[in-house]
Order: sequence, then C-alpha cells, then structure tokens
Amino acid sequence: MRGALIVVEGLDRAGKSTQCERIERNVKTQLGRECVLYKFPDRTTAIGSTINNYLQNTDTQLSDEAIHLLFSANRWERAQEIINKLNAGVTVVLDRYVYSGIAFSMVKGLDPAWCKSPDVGLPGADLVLFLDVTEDVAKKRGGYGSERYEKIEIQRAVRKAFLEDLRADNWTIIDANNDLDAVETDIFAAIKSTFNNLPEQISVFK
Ligand code: DGP
Repeated sequence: MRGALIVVEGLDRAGKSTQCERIERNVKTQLGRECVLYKFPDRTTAIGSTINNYLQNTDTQLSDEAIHLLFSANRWERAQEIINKLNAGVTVVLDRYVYSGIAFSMVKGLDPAWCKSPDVGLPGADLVLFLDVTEDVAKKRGGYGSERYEKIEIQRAVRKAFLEDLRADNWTIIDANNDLDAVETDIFAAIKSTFNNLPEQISVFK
C-alpha cells in the first residue's frame, strides 16, 4: 500500500508545527507505518534561502510574481522525492503546501488562476487539514512575529481565501482553538478515515 500525502495548512499560531510532529509520531506508533515530515517553504535550499531573505527583510525588492514562482519552485524541488516516498509506502506530512502559495498571492491581488498554475502537476494531497484558529486565541498564544506576512489584516484575508476560495472535497477543517490533545484527537480521526479510503493512485494537483 502506498503512503498517504497529508497536508497541514492554517494561519500562524494555529499549532501546525506541533500537530505535524504529532501526526508523524501517531502514524508511526498507532498505525505502524513509515512517515516523514517536510516543511514548506524549505529554507535550506538555494531557492529557500532567497525566500527566507524575502520573509525576514521586508525591504527586499522582489515582485509579487517572482516570489510566487520561487515558493512554487521550492515545492517542485521536493516533488520527485515526495512521489518516491509515497510509492515506497511512506506517508508524507507537509507543513504548508500549494494552498498557502495560492492564498498569500491571491490576497496581494494576483489572479487566482495564474497563482495556481505553477503548482499544477505537483503530487496531490489525500487529505488537507486546515487548522482554524480565531484571532483572539492566536493573540493569546503570543501573537504574530515580525516576518513579512505576520500582520492581522493579512492573516484575516488569507484565512478568507483558504476557507472561501480554496477549500475543496479533500479538506477537513479542524477547530484549532481547542487544547493540543483535543486537536490531535480530531486530526487523527480524519487521518484514519483517509487511510481507510486511500485510492491506489497518487493524485495530481489540478
Ligand atoms: P512558516 O515557516 O510556515 O511560518 O511560513 C513562512 C511564511 O511564508 C508564512 O507567513 C506563510 C508564508 N508562506 C508559506 N508558503 C507560502 C507560499 O507558497 N507563498 C507565499 N507567498 N507565502 C507563503
């Protein structure tokens, strides 16, 4: 049986990184399956280092189109590796993916169809977990940091893009305002159901 491609999306402070680690652990220990975790953007590659510079230095001059294509290229850098893992029976968990790519550029006013096009053809998610958190809870968790997109208006617009424009049949919305253990339980229920209905073929992002 091939591995599943599980994507975790959500706003800053939703608990994505913690839950990704718990998913990896639960898939291994509770389901007895191999599992690996990737994070996008992957800041360790040459493209990722340019992205990191863009996010951390708000005076970096790069057009919205150019940075959009770099985020997508950063996902393509790992595409074949992800496919190989899935075919080898390894479940792959992605902390952010194409949906972040489209949402952040859409809110800057770029055409949604154009935003989607460079990601078309990437391995498709079997399950997208959207960790939804209210602004109040995000604030209580320490608020946002100092990177380029960590501002309340941007986060609000991105949440709207995720939920109103990008949400699709393979999505499960998780109430991430709850405590970590409750969120973990909800996520694991969705993952078990995905494994019970996993198509034979890896899908393609369209
Ligand atoms: P993170 O390391 O998960 O905190 O992500 C860094 C920031 O980059 C975060 O504000 C979300 C944003 N981001 C993630 N993926 C993409 C993408 O593909 N395109 C754009 N424009 N922004 C992204």
